[in-house]
Order: sequence, then structure tokens, then C-alpha cells
Amino acid sequence: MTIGIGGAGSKLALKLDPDAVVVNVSEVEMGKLPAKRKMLAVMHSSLGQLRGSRKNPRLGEEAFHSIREELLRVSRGNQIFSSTGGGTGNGICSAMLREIAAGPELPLADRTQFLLVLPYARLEPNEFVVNTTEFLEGPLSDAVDSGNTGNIILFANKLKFESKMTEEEFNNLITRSLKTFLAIPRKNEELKLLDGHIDAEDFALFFGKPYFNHFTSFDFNPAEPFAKQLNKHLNPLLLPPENPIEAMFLLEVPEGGDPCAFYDILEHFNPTSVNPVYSVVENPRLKKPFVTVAMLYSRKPAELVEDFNQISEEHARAKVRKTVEQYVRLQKLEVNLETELKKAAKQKGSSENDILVVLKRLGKL
Ligand SMILES: Nc1nc2c(ncn2[C@@H]2O[C@H](COP(=O)(O)OP(=O)(O)OP(=O)(O)O)[C@@H](O)[C@H]2O)c(=O)[nH]1
Ligand SMILES: [Mg+2]
Repeated sequence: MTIGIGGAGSKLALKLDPDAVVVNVSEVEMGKLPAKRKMLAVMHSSLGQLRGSRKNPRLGEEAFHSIREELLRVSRGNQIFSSTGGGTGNGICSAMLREIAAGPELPLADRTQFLLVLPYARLEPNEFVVNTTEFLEGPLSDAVDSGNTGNIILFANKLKFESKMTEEEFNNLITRSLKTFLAIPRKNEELKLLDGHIDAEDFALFFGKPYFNHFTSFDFNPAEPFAKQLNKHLNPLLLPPENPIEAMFLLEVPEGGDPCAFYDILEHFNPTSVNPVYSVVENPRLKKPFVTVAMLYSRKPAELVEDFNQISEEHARAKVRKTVEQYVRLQKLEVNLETELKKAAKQKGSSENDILVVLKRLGKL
């Protein structure tokens, strides 16, 4: 089951799973969604019910307490979709991550996965960026350190803005990509198994680990090195991965296709001491082999924020520059080298003429 929190989270969760539970502080926003299960989080001020958290995560955190028990119960072993920029999704997820970090150790199958949408900082409002940085550095990294969450998946709105896509198109890309990854255990059940095996339990154990997950899928050409193909087909919707600590892949081959190509994929991961969970199935609907790979990696909070900034590095610099210009007025320094030199020579008691001669020769004056 999927749970969607706040505006972006709810839309994406419902696209992924029409039976998703949606959570919001705004009755108005929730009323527009075709959800069967709605959870209204209330805050002290009744204005929130109309206007949402207005990009203020404190309001979302406050509202969390009204749904605490219910949300913790439904999210056990399930996925939560949310953006990190707004007030509702960020606030409710922050409060929840703190509970998870402080709570008793959960079995892998009971952990919650967090599917998070990061803003494109160059073009999105500054509040979204600041909220995101605080979220990554604070509650998210504490929860990951506690080892009590499931996979964390970091979607970035970068491609949406750079390719000028409609929100709907972009959301379709996100959910399509996610569905391919989530289909791994079902394909293992439904298609003819040729090698290895990933059952629902193997998948849940992988998905329940407290690491960042970068998954991708592409047509696989067994004649070309796997590394080259993987690099070319990293998931453009996600933050780029680090060196993996665990991996999983499903290789689908057409009818009569060579199932042995998977050895090359195993070899690819071997130098990093990663032994992937894998399987090979026959998919008669395919013309070419198709691979779905997921890599788990771990990041420290500072690196995480850096990753986030790096994806739109220039905007971050420009924003810092803008802040500096707004708050710090530097006096323009008019320096006349000759006058300064005379002053320095006087202080030192040396002959200003000697220094002037040298500087003139060097072309400095
Ligand atoms: N990919 C994607 N991003 C979205 C969508 N809707 C909003 N966002 C992004 O989500 C962030 C804003 O968060 P929302 O989810 O709208 O905010 P919220 O959690 O409802 O919080 P408040 O509205 O402040 O109460 C921004 O970075 C938006 O670009 C969507 O449908 N798809
Ligand atoms: Mg909202």
C-alpha cells in the first residue's frame, strides 16, 4: 500500500496506486483528489484546513500529532510519497522520521520506505530549497542513521524543469519507473524462471534496508560491457548513486534468448564486493533483453545536501550570492598603489624610491 502526504505526495501516490491513502491538512486540497481513503491532519489554527501549511513545516509537524497512531500503523511495511519542499509533506514526514528514529527496532518487513521529491532549486521558491536542506540534514539523516527506515528514494524535479515537461508527464515518468522496479517480484512469479530467484520476501528484505535506492531499467545488449550501459542509463529522475553496498537485478530475456548474460552483470559488481540478489526470466513479449537494476548506497547528511546542491549547483551559488548582496554591503575600495606604497615605505623606514624603482621595472606602476 502507498501513502501520499501533501500535494505532490498525494498526486504521485494515487498515480502509483489508486487505493493509496492520502494525507493532508487541507480539506480543500484533499477534496480535489479521487482518493478512496483520506486522512485529515488537523492543526490548532483552523485556517490550515483551508490554506494548507503554506510552506511551513512547523505547521505540518503540529498536525502530525492528530494522526500519529493511524499514520504509524498504516505506514508499517509500506511506502510514503512526499515532497520535501512544502510544509505539509515535509512537516509530517519529519515528525514521523523522528518517531521512527527514536522507536524500537523494526523488523525489515515492517519498515517504511520514503519516496521523496526534491525541488529544482534553480527555479523553485527558496522556501522549498531551505525546507529540503533542513529535512535532509535533520530528520532524514537521523532516521537513516538509526537504521530503522526502509529504502529512501530521492526523486529530483530537475528533469521536469530542464525539459519543460508538464507536471502530469513528469509524474507519469516517476510512477512508470517506480512500477518497473516494484514489478520485480511479480515478474518472478508470473514469468518462466531461468536462473536465480527473487520472491516477495527477498524483495521486501531488500526494500526494508535503511539505504538510498537508485533503480533503473534499460534494454540490455549482452555484447557491450554492462558498466558502460549502466552509466549511460542511470535513472535521470533520481539523484545519482554512490558506490553500491547492495544490489538487485532482474534480467528478462526474449523467448529463446541467452540467459547467461547475467554472469557479466554479476562480474560487474564483484570488484566492489557486492553480490547482487538476482534472477533471470523469459519474457515472450520482449524482442531484446531488458534489465532492471537497483543499487543501495549510503550517504552522510552533509554529502546528501551536497548532492542536492550539486544537481543544480549554479542556482545554489547564485542564491548564496543574492543573499550576500542583500545583507552585506561591501565598501568599494579605491586603492592607489603609489600612495599605499609610500605609506608602507614610511612605516618601514625604507626608501620609497628604491621600491618605486623596482615596481616600475616590473611594470606594476
Ligand atoms: N514532481 C512533482 N512535484 C510536485 C508536484 N506538486 C508539487 N510538487 C513539488 O513539491 C514541492 C511543493 O510541495 P507540495 O507537495 O506542493 O507541498 P505540501 O506538502 O502540500 O505543503 P504545503 O502546500 O506547503 O502545505 C515543490 O518542490 C513542487 O515543485 C507534482 O505533482 N509533481
Ligand atoms: Mg499543499
